[in-house]
Amino acid sequence: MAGVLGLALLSPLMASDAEARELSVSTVLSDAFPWGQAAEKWAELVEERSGGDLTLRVYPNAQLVAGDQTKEFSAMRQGLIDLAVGSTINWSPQVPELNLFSLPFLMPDHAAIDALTQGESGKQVFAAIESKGIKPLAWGENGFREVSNSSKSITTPDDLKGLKIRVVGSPLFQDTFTALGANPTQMSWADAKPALTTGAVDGQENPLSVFDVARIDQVGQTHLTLWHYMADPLIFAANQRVWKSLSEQERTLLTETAREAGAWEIAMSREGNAQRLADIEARGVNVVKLDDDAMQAFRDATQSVYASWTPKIGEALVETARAEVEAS
Ligand code: X2X
Repeated sequence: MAGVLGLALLSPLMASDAEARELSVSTVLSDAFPWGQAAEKWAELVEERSGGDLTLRVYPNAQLVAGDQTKEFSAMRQGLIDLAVGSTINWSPQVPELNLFSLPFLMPDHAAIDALTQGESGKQVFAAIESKGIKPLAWGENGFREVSNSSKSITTPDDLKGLKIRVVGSPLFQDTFTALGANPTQMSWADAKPALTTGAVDGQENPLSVFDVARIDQVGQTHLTLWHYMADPLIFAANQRVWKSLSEQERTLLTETAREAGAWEIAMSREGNAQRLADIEARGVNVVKLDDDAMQAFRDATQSVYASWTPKIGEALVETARAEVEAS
């Protein structure tokens, strides 16, 4: 007991020393996925360049929030998590501006995603995160989210009617899938695969990398529609108190390595998509690619999401983003 107390009293001193220090990094997906690999790459670069003085320890599967991924941002703000590589979707309940990336069919391609994250929209989104007591450092990418289900080819909004679709615990997704006539059910990633396995839900939406690595085809998801309806960027970020406790040199190191790890992961994840799609098709999944006309029906059907969410995200930010996509 005395020993434990002694350590607790000593630790604030150690933090300001040049002593070795370990920081926790939360992620939802493990290093079997590009997302977890982004965090591991960050840890590797930090370890290398700090000569071991600073260590990042990655905790995947949202384990620091008992699997409840929509609590990750709050837990980081409270100091239960030091650092995170998190999805814009999972942090959007606490930072409304992050819903920007979830607006259906806002970003048609990778150039559009980059135009937002690297442009004025990205700056405004980072400012919003910072105003909530979290220091954002760099961007990564989960990817364009494609919809799958166990019963039929989805080629028109009508095909979604009545389908029970697992969505992430973010209210905008509820609205998008309701607008499309589907029956959305919010649940964590931890609960998603069991729900697909038992048939409690008919479908889900996730990037190709997640569909591929998690072997979603093995839980009866035999129909996959490529509709690129939205993509979730990842954000590397730090708790403000932890951030302020670091030396200038450590902050530079963390920022530079986060940027490098993010750029590396974005490129790697995009490059891998063609092979992933080939593998998914080879496993017998029926893949539907929508052409522009077919996509227009989905765009039209989801206009109500813009009407209800633009005021929450901010009119100016949505306008800025539209202009940046247009110019991309
Ligand atoms: O829960 C999901 O679908 C996942 C893994 O993609 C996210 O955390 C947003």
